[in-house]
Formats: sequence, C-alpha cells, structure tokens
Amino acid sequence: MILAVIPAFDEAATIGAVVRRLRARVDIIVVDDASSDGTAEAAARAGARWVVRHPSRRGKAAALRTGFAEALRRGASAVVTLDGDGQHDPDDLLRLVTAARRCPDALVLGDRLSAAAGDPIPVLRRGAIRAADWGVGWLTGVPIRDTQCGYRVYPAALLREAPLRGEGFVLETEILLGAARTGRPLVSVPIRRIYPRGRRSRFRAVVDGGQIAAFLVGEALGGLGRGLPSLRSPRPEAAARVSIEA
Ligand SMILES: Nc1nc2c(ncn2[C@@H]2O[C@H](COP(=O)(O)OP(=O)(O)OP(=O)(O)O)[C@@H](O)[C@H]2O)c(=O)[nH]1
Ligand SMILES: [Mg+2]
Repeated sequence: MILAVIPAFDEAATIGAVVRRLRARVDIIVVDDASSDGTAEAAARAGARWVVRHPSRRGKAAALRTGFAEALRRGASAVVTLDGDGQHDPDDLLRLVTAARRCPDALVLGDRLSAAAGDPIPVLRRGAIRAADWGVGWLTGVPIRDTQCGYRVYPAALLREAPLRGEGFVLETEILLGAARTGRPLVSVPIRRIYPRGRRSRFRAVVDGGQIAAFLVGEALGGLGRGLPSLRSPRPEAAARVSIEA
C-alpha cells in the first residue's frame, strides 16, 4: 500500500485543491506544522484521511519525519511525498507510482529539470538546484538531476534504514545522499513545473540553501577524514543505477 505524505505550513489557500485532486488515487496524511491559517481544517474538509498537527512549528524535515512514522505505522510499503503549495501536479502521481511499482527498491525522484512541460524555474532557484545536483554528484559519483525535488516515492525499507537526522530542507538531500551511496536504484521521472505568479516560498535562499550547502560540505569533509572514500569522479557503472522514465 502506498500512502501520501504532504508537509504543510500555512497552505490553506492550496492544500484543499491538492488533496481533492489526489484523494481518489491514494490515502493522504497531511502534517500541519502549527499553521495559523486553517491548513489542517482545509485538509480535513477536502478529504485527507489523516491530519497530524504539530503543536508548534518544527520545520519541513520534522513534518516529513512525523508523516513517515505515521505512514509506516499504518502499514505503508512506500510513501509518496509532495508539497502542499500546489507546485506538484497530482496528475504526475500515476507515473511516479508506476515507476515505484516497476522497481520497488528504488527511490523515485520527480525531475523538474528534464520535463518539457510547465513554467520556467526562477533563475536563482534553478541555479541553487543545479549547484546541489553538482554537489551530490561529486560526493556520490552518481549523476542525479533535481536533487531538491520534494515529489518522490520512498520505499518503506529506505525510511526505516535511513538516519533521518537533517532539519528544515536538508532531510531530503540527506536521504538521497544515503540512498545513492548505498547503491540503491534511483529512478528519475520528469514532472511538470508549476510556478504560479505571486507564489509564496517557505524556502529561504540564504538560510535553507546555506544549510544544504553546509551539509554537503560537511559530508565532503567527513569523506576526507575517512580517507577520501566519497571524493571520486563519476563512475560509469553508477549511471546504470539512475534510470529515467518518460
Ligand atoms: N510542516 C511544514 N511544512 C513546511 C515548512 N516549510 C515548508 N513546508 C512545506 O514544504 C513544502 C515545500 O515548501 P516550499 O516553500 O514550497 O519550498 P520549495 O517548493 O522547495 O521552494 P519553491 O520552489 O520556492 O516553492 C510546502 O508544502 C510547504 O508547506 C515547515 O516549516 N513545516
Ligand atoms: Mg514550493
């Protein structure tokens, strides 16, 4: 059984539509991070199967951890995550889930960079994504596009084995890095880009982007301490672990 986890902070304007478009296809857990705009109520009204609330704001990573634990407790064999701000198209779910069913061990990653469809990604955001992709590729030797996308399918086994320590926006990079390093298959699925005008981002370029950069630098330095095991040029065999589905 696949369950959906949606982390949400102050997304009352969009969460209802996301849940309504998704609920016929998958049971949904919304993790509301003490929003003050009625996000939890909007999610419940729209048909989210479970709404979990944090009593105070703890960040996206903590919300994901809560959602993963809830999904595993309810017997999920895999968890699909997506954003509550309407930037992930529920119509892409089927392709992500099909990829996950075809390769149940794989971490399935939405890829906004390869898709032909959708809005342009703002220049700074695109640059940050490419920088993170370069860092993850350099650390793991595995070339991965769009390491920062939150639209993913995680096998339950990966969620049980991964350390899940990162906070804020770091957790998703941490899980991906661990998966790539342990040789887990990675499947990229191009997804539609949605960047509406007047969109409010919770991602703070300096703080959140800086934390991801600091995490990657820390991993590189850790690699140095361990005798350079992680500092290597891309390995041709690693590419075989990344497949791309149309
Ligand atoms: N629970 C919880 N969710 C959060 C928090 N910050 C962000 N989110 C959710 O995480 C998802 C992604 O956040 P965004 O601000 O859209 O970040 P992003 O999509 O990486 O960045 P953009 O491309 O600028 O939109 C959305 O569903 C947010 O509501 C938080 O502190 N707590
Ligand atoms: Mg967003």
